[in-house]
Amino acid sequence: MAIRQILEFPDPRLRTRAAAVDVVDSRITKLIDDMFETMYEANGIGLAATQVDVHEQVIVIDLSNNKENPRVFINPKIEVIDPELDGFEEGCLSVPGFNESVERPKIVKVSALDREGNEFTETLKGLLAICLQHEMDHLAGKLFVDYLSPAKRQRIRQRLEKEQRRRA
Ligand code: GNR
Ligand code: NI
Repeated sequence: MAIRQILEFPDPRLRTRAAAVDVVDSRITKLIDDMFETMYEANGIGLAATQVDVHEQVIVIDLSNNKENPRVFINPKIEVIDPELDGFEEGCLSVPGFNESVERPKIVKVSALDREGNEFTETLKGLLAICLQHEMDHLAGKLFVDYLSPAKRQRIRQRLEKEQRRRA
């Protein structure tokens, strides 16, 4: 297993659309293991492959406190079940240090492949529904800052670019 580097806004690679996985082979299970290790080390609750510069449709999520509920979604497709929007303060490992409210549908039904390559369908609500939608946005090249006003997004961009120059 290995910790992979997480791309940060405004890195243009975060705008790449991920391709569907065609076979869940050892290359994909290795990616999944690395994504969990990277997510846990960063204290995140979810991670999309896009964030580690792999442009394939793979998502990992664990909302538990003790790494006890790892979930994998490969090639996810969602259907909105309850279109009522709910606002939630979101954060993102690719936008470190910023939290802003984003409105999303409250209940979604997801169909995806698990880490064995088997298809499953599940109805999600609460934080799991929010997190899955946030991760699916990453696979489409979208970030939570895209829902904010241009002024807010620009302010976040400038602060992160300054921090990235400082580190370089
Ligand atoms: O760790 C994370 N927390 C979080 C909080 C509210 C809504 C979404 C998230 S996902 C985020 C990890 C991340 O950046 N995933 O892409
Ligand atoms: Ni994110």
